[in-house]
Amino acid sequence: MLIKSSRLSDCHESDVTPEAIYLSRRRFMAGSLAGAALAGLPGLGLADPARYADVDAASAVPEWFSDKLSSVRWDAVTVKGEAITPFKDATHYNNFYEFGPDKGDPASNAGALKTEPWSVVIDGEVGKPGKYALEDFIKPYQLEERIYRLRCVEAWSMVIPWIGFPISELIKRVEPTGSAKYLRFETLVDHEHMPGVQSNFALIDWPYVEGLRMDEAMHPLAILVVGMYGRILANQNGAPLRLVVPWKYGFKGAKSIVRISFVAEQPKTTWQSLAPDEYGFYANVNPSVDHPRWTQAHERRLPSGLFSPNIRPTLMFNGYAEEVASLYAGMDLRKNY
Ligand SMILES: Nc1nc2c(c(=O)[nH]1)N[C@H]1C(S)=C(S)[C@@H](COP(=O)(O)O)O[C@H]1N2
Ligand SMILES: [Mo]
Repeated sequence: MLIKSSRLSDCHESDVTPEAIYLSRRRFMAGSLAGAALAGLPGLGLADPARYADVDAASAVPEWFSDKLSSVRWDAVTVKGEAITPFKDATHYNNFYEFGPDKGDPASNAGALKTEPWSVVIDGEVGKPGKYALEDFIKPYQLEERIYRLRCVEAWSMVIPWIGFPISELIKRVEPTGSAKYLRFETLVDHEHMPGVQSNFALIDWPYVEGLRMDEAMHPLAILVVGMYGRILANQNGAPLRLVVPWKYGFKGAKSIVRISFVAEQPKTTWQSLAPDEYGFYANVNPSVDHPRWTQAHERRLPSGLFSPNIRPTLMFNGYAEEVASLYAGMDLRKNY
């Protein structure tokens, strides 16, 4: 089944979601997040209640997050006709090399990461640089649920309901100068709690660094994320703050962000530095530009198994072409991979 992407303006799913699904979501919200969340539910449903059935409640929810939950705009952007990936898969099949190179390592090891207190540095070419406590950093923003496809460069994919806000909102607030041409994102380095950073897996020059061109970061689909599946972000998915850029390969989405720098030059990013022939700065999902070692024409939608491999064609810009193609008008996407 090939699903056309929905436009930003055309992506509310409430009109096609049976009430039972909405009610079941309500039960989940009531059960795991307490009454506060119910107040904010505008009656929009979710794609598949079964996808929320296996969500583990977070063991500790900081006040800044529970305060925000009551005003989340649910289902602000969604993916029509594609099932949401089970929570278990989204939280047990991860890439987060700081916690080890295997898909199960982040789930096993990231629990030890201390996400509170947390602060984020904003620096570089901005009028309002600063170091913010996370709760102050988040305070100004209206949180939204964004259900996005996530396409890893390794050719597997998921559909994940994130909770976050457009990074454009932050950019406007900190007043970039005329020389700010790119954003550079940096992940925490914690030698004590990140086995992948201490170990001999020294291929990567920590911290993990990612970047976006200013106009890409200003695009309304690019978000900073603090939650998933109606709850706070799991550590293995990049708590307490990560980037999600749905039209790009997953590696652009830096996790556990501690610094966002506004810079004049294109930042040297982690995977690009490691293997420049295989991973570029742009990393736009593109079925017609193969990775040197495998095709990108298809992907494995998780969960996938031997008897139901769940292979589907990869969509240009991961299905978001209508929204983002104009950012790359006139660019050779084969050269700028
Ligand atoms: N700091 C950091 N961020 C990271 C990674 C990483 O190893 N370290 N892996 C990236 C890759 S390759 C992918 S596909 C996504 C996976 O996000 P998920 O585990 O939440 O699905 O995170 C990205 N962000
Ligand atoms: Mo990835």
